[in-house]
This record gives sequence, structure tokens and C-alpha cells, in this order.
Amino acid sequence: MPITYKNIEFEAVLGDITNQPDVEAVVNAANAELAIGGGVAGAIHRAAGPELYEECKPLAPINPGEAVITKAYNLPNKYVIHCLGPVYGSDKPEDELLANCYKNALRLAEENKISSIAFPSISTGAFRYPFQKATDVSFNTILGELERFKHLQKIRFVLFSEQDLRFYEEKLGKLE
Ligand code: AR6
Repeated sequence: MPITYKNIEFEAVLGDITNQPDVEAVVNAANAELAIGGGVAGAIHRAAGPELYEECKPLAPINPGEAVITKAYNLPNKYVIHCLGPVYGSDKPEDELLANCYKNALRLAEENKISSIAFPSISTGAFRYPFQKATDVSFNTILGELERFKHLQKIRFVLFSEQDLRFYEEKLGKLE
């Protein structure tokens, strides 16, 4: 169930980041080379098709916390915003670098007049960031940026397990 907080619609859903046709931009949990890889990145590149990597190549490599924007090709969205999350335990300070991912993704969304965006849980798969700690960072960062929004109206969190979804729903429930 979506909730509205400070005029922004938030929702958490169980699903695949490549199957969010009603949002303008999806966020990729990328690798530094912006290449295919596994997890979210693999799914996004497979669904978008090889042209996505062609556009990505000259933009790479990126550093932890950075984000770049491309077209979405065969995905049902207009844009992909690629973020490189920190590898937990090696890219430090992890919380700051993860917060930078969310800030930079939102900044690019605003610059491109994007009104709706879907985020996966960056860094919590192959990069091993503890899920609950990462969720605190994502919420605190996004809430801290709300005042700056001129175009963004909708933020969706796409989670890959029931347990992850329940945790996001609990956090959203506390916003109201
Ligand atoms: N849709 C939504 N969420 C997903 C999907 C999907 N299709 N697939 C996985 N998740 P990860 P990271 C969840 O590993 O930790 C790649 O190999 C997953 O359960 O995709 O930032 C890249 O090439 C987890 O909660 O991203 C990089 O090398 C979350 O998305 C590296 O992994 C993030 O998992 C990036 O690692």
C-alpha cells in the first residue's frame, strides 16, 4: 500500500527491478565497470539489451557512492540510474558511501525532471551490506533530501524477499 509523506508517494513491493513499467527511472546496483555482472545489474543489462552496456562503457569506471544515468533501451522505463554501492568491510566509510549513492541517484533524477523512481536495496547482495543497516541509510538519506524535490513525486522500493519487504513496510509504517 503506498503512503504519502511530505507530498511524496512511497511504496515497497516484492518484485523484480526490471519489471516496474510505471516508473520513469530504475536504479541499478552496479559494478565499477558498469558491466553486466550478477544480481540487479545482470537482470537490468539482460532486460535492457546490449545497447545499454555500449552507452555505459565510456562512463566507466565509477567510484563507490557515484551514480550515472543512461537510457533504458528494452526496459519499460525511460532511464537507468547506475549506482556503485560500497563493498561492506572494504570501502569505507560504508554508511557515507551508501548515502552518497542515494543522494547522487536523487540528484540525477531531479536534474532529468524524473517524477518516479524505483530503487533496489543497493549493496545488500554481492556487496554484503547488512540489510537492516542499509535500510536505515536509505531511509535517512532519502528523507533528508525530500525538501529538495521539485520533480520527484513517487519513490518505490523493490525488494527481492518477503522478509526484506516486511522490513521496508515497517519502516514506511512509521513515517505516517
Ligand atoms: N530485482 C530487485 N532486487 C534484486 C534483484 C532484482 N532483479 N536481484 C537481486 N536483488 P546485488 P550489490 C536484490 O548483488 O550488493 C553484481 O554482481 C538482492 O537480493 O544485485 O550492490 C554487480 O555486478 C539484494 O538485496 O547488488 C556488482 O558487482 C539487492 O538486490 C555487485 O553485484 C542488491 O544485490 C553489486 O552488489
